[in-house]
Amino acid sequence: VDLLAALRAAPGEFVSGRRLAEEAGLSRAAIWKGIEELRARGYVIEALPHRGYRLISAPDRPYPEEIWDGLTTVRFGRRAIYLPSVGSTNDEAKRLAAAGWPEGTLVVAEEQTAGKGRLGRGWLSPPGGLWFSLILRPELSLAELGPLTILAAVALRRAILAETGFGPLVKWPNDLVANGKKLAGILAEAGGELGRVEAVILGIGLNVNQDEGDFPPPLRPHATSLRLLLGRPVARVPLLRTFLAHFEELYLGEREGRRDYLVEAAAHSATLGRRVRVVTGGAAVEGTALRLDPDGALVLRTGEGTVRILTGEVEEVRAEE
Ligand code: BT5
Repeated sequence: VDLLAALRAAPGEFVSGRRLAEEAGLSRAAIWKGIEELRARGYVIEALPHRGYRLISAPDRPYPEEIWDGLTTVRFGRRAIYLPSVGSTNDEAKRLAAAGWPEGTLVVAEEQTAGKGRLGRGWLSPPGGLWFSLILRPELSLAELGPLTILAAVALRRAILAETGFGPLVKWPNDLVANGKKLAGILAEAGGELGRVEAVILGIGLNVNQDEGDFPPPLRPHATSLRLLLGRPVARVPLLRTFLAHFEELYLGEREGRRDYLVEAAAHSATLGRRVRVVTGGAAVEGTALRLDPDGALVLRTGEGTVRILTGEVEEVRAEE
């Protein structure tokens, strides 16, 4: 029985318990229990004798029912799982991918207890952020596929801009930053066995409503949230829904060879035009960031000519006095 859908179908109005019970073929007691369950999940529902139930408000939690309400995608987020707490949504999505869940499956958690960054680093994920993963089953080979983390960063930037009016910068190869601080991080991992890529797991962490105190002191100079940037809390559900729409558009466009998101990434880049040091595979290369190649590589001008770098850690180099 979709009690929530029945309440939503009558916005601002009371729906009688008798009608709900009849439509669902359930007892009045079962309806009452269902209402209590919805309340426990954060829905505010008014109950009046002789009149019934009225939905007052829905929680800003990325429950599937909330994401689906107004979702415009055909594939992404159409299968979705919400977990109050999980080690890592990427690991959970990997398990689901191995069990055959389709492309577009979304795993989202309120908090992660073992969130992962790249190269074995951690990702701090307290309640109030958006921590989620998508299962991708690309038709293209990994070599043909464009740079997924940049595609995702552009889709996320678009969603933030649409929902808040604020546009963060894209920091090559997998971050969104604002005021020089990290706002979001992206982690793409191959899922599948014995070297055969059956799925790509795309994990995204966006700091939304954390306060300064939610970041441990060593991270404070380097991390920020939308709330800290804008001085007000930001609703997470519309952000996630809008992200899914932009991501789907860019990802499906990729199959037709469209890579215009690279132009967008370059136009709003925190990296291009700057003098940077890139640490990649233990070696460091210093130079001026010139452009992004179609495969997502960063091109640097160094003392010895131009160098293409596929992935690494970028650090800005300040001009010497
Ligand atoms: C990343 O790694 O930026 C990728 C982060 C991906 C997180 C998502 S959340 C959903 C999904 N499930 C997962 O388990 N992971 C993905 P990297 O570039 O290696 O950056 C990691 C570094 O960022 C850490 O070493 C910290 O210095 C810093 N950091 C950790 N938590 C942060 C946070 N919440 N905000 C900003 N910086 C953070």
